[in-house]
Amino acid sequence: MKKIVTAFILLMVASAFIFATGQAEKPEIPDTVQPSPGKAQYVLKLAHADATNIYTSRKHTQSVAFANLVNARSGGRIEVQVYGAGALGGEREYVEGIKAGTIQAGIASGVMGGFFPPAMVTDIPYLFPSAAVAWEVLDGPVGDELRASLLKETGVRCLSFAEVGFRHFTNNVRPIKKPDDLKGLKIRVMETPLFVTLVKSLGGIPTPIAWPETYTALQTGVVDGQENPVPVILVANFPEVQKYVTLDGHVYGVDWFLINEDFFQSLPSDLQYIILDSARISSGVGRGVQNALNATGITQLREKGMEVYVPTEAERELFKKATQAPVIDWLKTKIDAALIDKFMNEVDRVVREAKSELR
Ligand code: EAX
Repeated sequence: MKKIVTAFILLMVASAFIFATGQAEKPEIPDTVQPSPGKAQYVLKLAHADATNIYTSRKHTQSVAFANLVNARSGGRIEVQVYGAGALGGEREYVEGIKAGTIQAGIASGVMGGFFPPAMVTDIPYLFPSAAVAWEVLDGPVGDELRASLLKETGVRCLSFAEVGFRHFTNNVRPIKKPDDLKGLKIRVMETPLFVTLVKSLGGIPTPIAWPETYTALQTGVVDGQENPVPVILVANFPEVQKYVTLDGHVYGVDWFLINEDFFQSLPSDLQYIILDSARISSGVGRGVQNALNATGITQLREKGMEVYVPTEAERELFKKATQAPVIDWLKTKIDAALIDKFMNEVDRVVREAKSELR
């Protein structure tokens, strides 16, 4: 008995370690459980374009959790099939597919601002002071309103919000401790104007480059730096070509769990409820994985030779002061100013409420 307990504990420790180091290969067990294969009344294809590794990809872990929950709870009436690694196309393609109804569901982030401009409201620099505040805002009435307006404007339903994580600057020239340190640095940004405005407001030179070309652009010195969350910096092997990282957390990236509305409406209400409830659970799983990878990742960045700088509260305020107003001014030319106010006010309210527990 004692041996079994010891073996079990070792197994737990080993799996925790594998999780923490993120080195694991795909396990030999099937990713998803199908209670009665081929017997389903409804097939739900769920798309994402990240790696299909539950230990390093938050989107995949979230997808697999959702599939297992729905397949089990529906008694096999729905069969969720996960198509990761871009098997159903890149983000832009599968979001269009979900809108058209050729794909039932997917998890999308970067392309959402192009598909539905109000989604950019969550990209306001230094809007969310922490992930916990972001969760409460996004899962509350203001987030519900944003999901409702997506449905009204595009015909696509958002089941729940998960997390890309806070984005940070890396570069090869000098440690960035205050906005001035970014002056004159060429920073690769995503091909979205909000990030161009953000980097410009810090005195950097924004250079939009497609994601697959980013590593080479950093390696060959076409750009000095880039910005992404810690787990992405690691998965992309940027420590090989970048020396400095500043954990400034300028933008909190949001993952949108999307579903085709006609498909959703074709389901009986008990199955609709299982889908909604399981989506919320699985978004929590995605958020958990992203935060676990983030926490363990900072040590890994150091081990891989990067110099990590954590700005003080006062320095973070300087970044916020430099970026927020210019980005909001630009954003007001694209989306309703009232939506921006609503998010800013709700963040303030949530922070105030959390602090009311303090003495
Ligand atoms: O996985 O292009 C980017 O910087 C995005 O963050 C990308 O999705 C990284």
